[in-house]
Amino acid sequence: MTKELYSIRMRAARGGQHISGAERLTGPEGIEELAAALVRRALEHEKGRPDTLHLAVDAVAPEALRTGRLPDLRTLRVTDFRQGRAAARQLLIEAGVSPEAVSCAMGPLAAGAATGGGSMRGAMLVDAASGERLEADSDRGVRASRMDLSPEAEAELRHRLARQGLDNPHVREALVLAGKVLAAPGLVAELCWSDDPGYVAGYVAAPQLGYVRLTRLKPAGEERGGRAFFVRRPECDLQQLIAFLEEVPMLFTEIGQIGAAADWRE
Ligand code: WAQ
Ligand code: MG
Repeated sequence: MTKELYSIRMRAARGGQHISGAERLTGPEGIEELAAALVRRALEHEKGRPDTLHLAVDAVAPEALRTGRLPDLRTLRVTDFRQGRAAARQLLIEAGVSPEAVSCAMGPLAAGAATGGGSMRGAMLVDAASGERLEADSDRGVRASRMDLSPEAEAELRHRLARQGLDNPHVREALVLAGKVLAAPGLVAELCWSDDPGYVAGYVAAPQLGYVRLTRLKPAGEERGGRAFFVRRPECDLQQLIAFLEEVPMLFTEIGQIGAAADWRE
């Protein structure tokens, strides 16, 4: 699969509101099946049927391909989303994000970070010290793209996640996305919870922490979700960072540890 590689990206919207998106890498033999699976996913999404569906297939330059290892994963059980957000705050501060910057990200994520109060298509970029929002377009945000697992790593990951009852597409895709985000230059941490109303878990990821799942980061039924990428300025060149996240193809050939769940303690 590493010889000739294609990036497949999907995004679906209705009435200008983001419904779903996905980004994968595959060999030429896998394009048709993967494209069909992503179209099906867009059409069957719990947020409803889209009126616009974009599918992009692009050849990836083999010399640009990077390989990497996924972050370690662990789960912290929290009793409700308030405790989950308090835990996320503490983890982000541990990772080097200022308390102000945590608030500057969590407030908009909870209220709907896009201009109309809906979910963004991509992530907010947030200055880890000042909390300033740095993305050029607050509806689109920054999308991490062109990343996936090698077939061998995917099989091993699914096997290990299954032992913890976690082998679902949300976890797999978020772990791969966080893996690429953590490999980006100048990236301090990521905060995420889903915009799918039925999926209440979320995570904080950082180089020193790995991928830390929190079982509840929002109330059930809530459609507002999103991501914030916290960056260290002024060392970090924003253009370089965004180019890495959006353009550089990255294949995870090694997986990290998959830890057992534990209760959150302050
Ligand atoms: N790049 C940047 N931001 C993105 C991307 C991307 N490729 N894809 C989605 N987002 C943003 C966007 O604002 C979405 O509204 C938001 O994230 C949520 O996306 O361990 O399912 O695909 O149990 O709904 C996390 C917990 C699941 C997984 C996250 O996100 C676990 C999830 P969703
Ligand atoms: Mg979603």
